Amino acid sequence: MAKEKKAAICGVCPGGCAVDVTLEDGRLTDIARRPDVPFGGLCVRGRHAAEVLYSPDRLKTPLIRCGERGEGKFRAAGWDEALDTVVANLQRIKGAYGPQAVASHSGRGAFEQAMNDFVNGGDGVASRLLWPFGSPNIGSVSSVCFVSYGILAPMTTYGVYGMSLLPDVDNSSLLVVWGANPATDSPPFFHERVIRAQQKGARLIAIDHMRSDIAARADQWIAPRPGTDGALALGLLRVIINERLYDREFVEKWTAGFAELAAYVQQFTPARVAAITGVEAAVVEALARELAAAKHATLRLYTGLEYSNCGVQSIRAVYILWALTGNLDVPGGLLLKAGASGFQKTAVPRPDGPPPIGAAEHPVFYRLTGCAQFMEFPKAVLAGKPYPIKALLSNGASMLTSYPQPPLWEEAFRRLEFMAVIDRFMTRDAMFADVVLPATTYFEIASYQRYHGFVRLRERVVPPVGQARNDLFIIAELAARLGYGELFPQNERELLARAFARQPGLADRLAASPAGVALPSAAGQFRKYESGLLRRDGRPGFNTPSGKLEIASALLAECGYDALPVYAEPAEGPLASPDLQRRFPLILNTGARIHSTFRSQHLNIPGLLRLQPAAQVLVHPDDAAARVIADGDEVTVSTVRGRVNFRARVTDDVRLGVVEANVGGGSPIQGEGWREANTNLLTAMDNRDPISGFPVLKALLCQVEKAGARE
Ligand SMILES: Nc1nc2c(c(=O)[nH]1)N[C@H]1C(S)=C(S)[C@@H](COP(=O)(O)OP(=O)(O)OC[C@H]3O[C@@H](n4cnc5c(=O)[nH]c(N)nc54)[C@H](O)[C@@H]3O)O[C@H]1N2
Ligand SMILES: Nc1nc2c(c(=O)[nH]1)N[C@H]1C(S)=C(S)[C@@H](COP(=O)(O)OP(=O)(O)OC[C@H]3O[C@@H](n4cnc5c(=O)[nH]c(N)nc54)[C@H](O)[C@@H]3O)O[C@H]1N2
Ligand code: SF4
Ligand SMILES: [Mo]
Repeated sequence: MAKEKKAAICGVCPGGCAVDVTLEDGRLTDIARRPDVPFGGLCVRGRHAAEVLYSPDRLKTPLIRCGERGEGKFRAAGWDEALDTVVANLQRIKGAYGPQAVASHSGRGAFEQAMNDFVNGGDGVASRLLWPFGSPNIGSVSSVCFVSYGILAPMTTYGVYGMSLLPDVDNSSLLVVWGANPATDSPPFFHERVIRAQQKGARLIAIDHMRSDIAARADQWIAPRPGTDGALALGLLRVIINERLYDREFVEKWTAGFAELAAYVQQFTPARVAAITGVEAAVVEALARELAAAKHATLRLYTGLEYSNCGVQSIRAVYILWALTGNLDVPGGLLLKAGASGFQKTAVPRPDGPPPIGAAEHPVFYRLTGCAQFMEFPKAVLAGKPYPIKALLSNGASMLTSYPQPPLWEEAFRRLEFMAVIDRFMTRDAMFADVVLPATTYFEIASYQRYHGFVRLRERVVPPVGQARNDLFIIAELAARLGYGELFPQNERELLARAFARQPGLADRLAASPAGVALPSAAGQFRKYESGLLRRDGRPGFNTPSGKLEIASALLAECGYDALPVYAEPAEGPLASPDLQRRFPLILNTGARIHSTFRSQHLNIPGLLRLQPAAQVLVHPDDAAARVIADGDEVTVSTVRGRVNFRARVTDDVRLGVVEANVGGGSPIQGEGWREANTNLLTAMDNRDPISGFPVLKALLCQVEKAGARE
């Protein structure tokens, strides 16, 4: 048997961890971490790469539906027939209803590096394939992920994208991880930096209602009630402002809206913040003083703050806190990267005509992303509002497990005139499609991978499984058949030539150094608002409408929202809806990441499924005892909208009164313990953060009882 070990990049997810792979007779049989190279890593899921790659469930040929929608009856087809069918239907629907009736949606499976750079417009928000076709309705899972924290909050405050916010962990003395658990990051590089910083003596604070991996290793764990972080941040600001602990020179010179904020925060006294958040007043005061005194405090936020009724404003409040305490763009603080991202590799023309769905409901989302807010998709299909959508091209998404109220989405899928799905596996979504196209893993493609300040080529490790194709070339081929193929690279040679065309010599250097190449960095530049490095016109200040750091956001005000980072109570919660709380007394949080799954993915991979065979709900021992629930019991979680069964995990890792339900279940190929456990049967489409349009997924009300014990 020919056995070979070689350096590669893991191909399970877009994380891009450098690994060693073992090949036997051309098949991947083993994978190991490479300790000796930059950005080496291997997570639990990567360790099971061979099982993912060679899963018997992998889609191997294009499929064309021959049964009812959702029934799962398909016949194998060739690529030509399948692609022709897609194109003919898109053209037909465009002819009958106009191009806006055709929509596309990209999920987390459509974010490989070159896909991002060439197809998703450089910022990774959504595939641009349908713009030249004439449709504004390009959307993605960014309708429920990342955009609040990564675009809306930082752009309306600092005038930069979240990708340009770099926690200077290595030089920091105080790390605050707020609503994020870097241990589950894919790739896991940030978590490793945190560990190194701790070893060098940095203090770590985790703000999370759950004792997550990061909270478990933190020096201090602060556990607010879910969805109340905005009140906590405003309370911290009040202490800092009233005790005059803020950076006065910075405030005077570089901010807009400070006086209004100073007046607004007065209501967030430590006692009131304690009543709202459950965090003791003394802890609030001490944290505020510590942040102001630190000067080398850095911050890592993520999804924990995105899914409340004031997600964007809460994240803004935290960003403002970092600036006022003098921790913005200083060594050891939260750094701002200068300039545009510069990764967009192709300019795809944006169509004239009506704006996309969601533009009217969530104008800031539209203004800052240019894309459809897909939370409006069911309404467009089912009610024709603001106009009918008749066709959907879905790439790398599991919408029926990701969005609230899956029955509504199923109904929308049934009502479409045409639906195509590109995926590695037969998901529940794919069962509703007319055409299903098989995608490769990244072990089967040649591409490249960027990291912070570093890039390396991705070599193909194994040949494609069956007839699976690289997503990028599926998109490029569709573009070619629609008449604008030149906008996208049509093969690997063109892909690599175009990827580095603007960096002379880089392609050759990459070819000569398989370990990768460091990119020029702007390390050592701080307080870039002083030197004009943040603005395109080169003038000092921030890249916002006022040129200042906008405590009061001009764009938010223009679009009819509060300009200040105001707090809103969770609409479903003990303070805002006490009547509902009497029936549903526990706070429901969903979707904290676990290591063995990737949202709805890997729940059909035996080795990973074994690590957690069933969807769990985490319940505090006192809440469990009050309901006579024991660890491992099958329980029903109910909200006003639905009931879902989970395995109870009784643990004081969750705050008393709060439960945490796993996300991802609800697709037919998954293991038995997950397949029916679709957490989003419990969440709601109309309970949203009004700015982002994100559903409130992490601050709801529920009851938990032993399964079978119906009220
Ligand atoms: N209640 C609740 N709901 C949530 C969340 C929560 O925390 N709680 N989290 C939200 C968040 S943050 C997100 S990102 C969404 C998840 O949003 P989704 O994007 O729907 O995530 P996945 O479930 O990972 O689905 C990705 C799909 O892509 C496929 N895939 C994987 N790799 C590839 C590839 O290379 N090519 C192609 N074509 N397909 C591929 C997978 O098989 C899978 O079917 O869910 C959101 N929904
Ligand atoms: N293994 C694995 N890795 C993943 C994913 C996966 O499914 N599996 N998903 C990927 C995706 S799509 C994303 S978006 C990222 C998400 O990355 P993270 O945001 O780091 O996701 P989590 O690990 O869920 O960490 C969020 C933390 O916020 C806490 N939290 C929830 N609500 C609140 C709140 O109201 N306030 C506060 N303060 N904390 C709160 C949760 O308890 C949890 O510990 O992870 C990515 N990485
Ligand atoms: S994070 Fe993604 S790329 Fe890295 S080892 Fe895990 S699965 Fe592979
Ligand atoms: Mo996400």
